[in-house]
Amino acid sequence: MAERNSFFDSPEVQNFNKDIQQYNLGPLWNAIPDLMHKQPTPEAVPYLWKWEVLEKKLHEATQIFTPERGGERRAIYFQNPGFKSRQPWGWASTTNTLYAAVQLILPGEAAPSHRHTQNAMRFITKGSGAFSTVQGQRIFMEEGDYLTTPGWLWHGHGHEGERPMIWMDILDIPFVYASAGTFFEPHSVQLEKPSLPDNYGPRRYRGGMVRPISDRIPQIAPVGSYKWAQTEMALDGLSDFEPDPYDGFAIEYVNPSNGATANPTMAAWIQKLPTGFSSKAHRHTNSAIYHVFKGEGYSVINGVQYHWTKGDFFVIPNWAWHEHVNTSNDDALLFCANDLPIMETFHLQKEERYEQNGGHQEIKSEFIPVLL
Ligand code: 1HN
Repeated sequence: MAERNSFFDSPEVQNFNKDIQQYNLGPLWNAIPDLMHKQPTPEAVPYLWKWEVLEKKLHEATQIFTPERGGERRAIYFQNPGFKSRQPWGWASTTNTLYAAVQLILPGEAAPSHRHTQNAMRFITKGSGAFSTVQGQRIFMEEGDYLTTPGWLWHGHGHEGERPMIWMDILDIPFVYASAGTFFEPHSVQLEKPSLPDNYGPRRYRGGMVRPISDRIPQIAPVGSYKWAQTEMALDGLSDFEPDPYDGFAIEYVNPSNGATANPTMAAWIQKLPTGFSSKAHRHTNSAIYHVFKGEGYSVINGVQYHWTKGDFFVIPNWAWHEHVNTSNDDALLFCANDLPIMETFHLQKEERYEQNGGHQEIKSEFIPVLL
């Protein structure tokens, strides 16, 4: 693009720009540098939230918010500080397209059934005994399970266990908001009654990448929940080979009926970083939200070091250089939720590898998280 010259600041141009405003018209010659940058400039910034803060705030929230008082869900979301104006754009955005939160349900509680056009994914971080009733199927949740609730399926939650249960929610709320595709409907009963056997999907798909022959025509979310034991087995199988230099040993959750991501807009996977693993740096168009399921280490994002330990959450915005290091004496396990399917569908996905300095960024500073 040609350099802008002082002509654009001349009274003649400025007066014209102002004049057409009254007709709700806009001058492209003025707007084009902001509309067409050379590369992505997401509002979302890299950020990290510590588990101890989240856990304390979720427990405080149990004293204040109960399902009887309304509010649908006891969830606290990751508000990316990069969105300067929160309302309406950027409100509840963790990245430009994704919302993420932690949700807590107490034994005996019920979070009412509803449906919406936004797609949802869950990763279970703590506890057992709670279930999500998705389209008449109670899916019981345990640590490490990954659940998918594609848009417009009825879903509500209950808890038959003994202790508080916590999970991570990821929804494409900012994307659907920007597309003005939001529909929401409460269910006619508080918590939808089961109409299928418990854990129907995960039981029928216990073998992993095999499907019951009655499911040859791909269905929406045939599996519903991907059990941790199976994910762990898949990671173990992969560990006999070389890790991916950027993401370690990584496996993606897919719909076994068609091999596509379990949701149309979002992908999710688990990355195992063995002891001492230090990935190379790269950047890509898609954004990503990480949860540290196990282990200790750090990530370098755009030259800033983000230390993480079990339970933490962090964001890698679009086109940010990043690399991961496991500093502990055991495997580190990272859950990654991202908007790769959006970028791929619209031919926006690009990746660039960091070639300088042996593939590693220079660490310029350290991120200081907000603590209690
Ligand atoms: C929702 O339905 C859940 O089902 C969680 O647990 C978070 C955020 C906005 C709108 C709907 C859930 C949500 C949500």
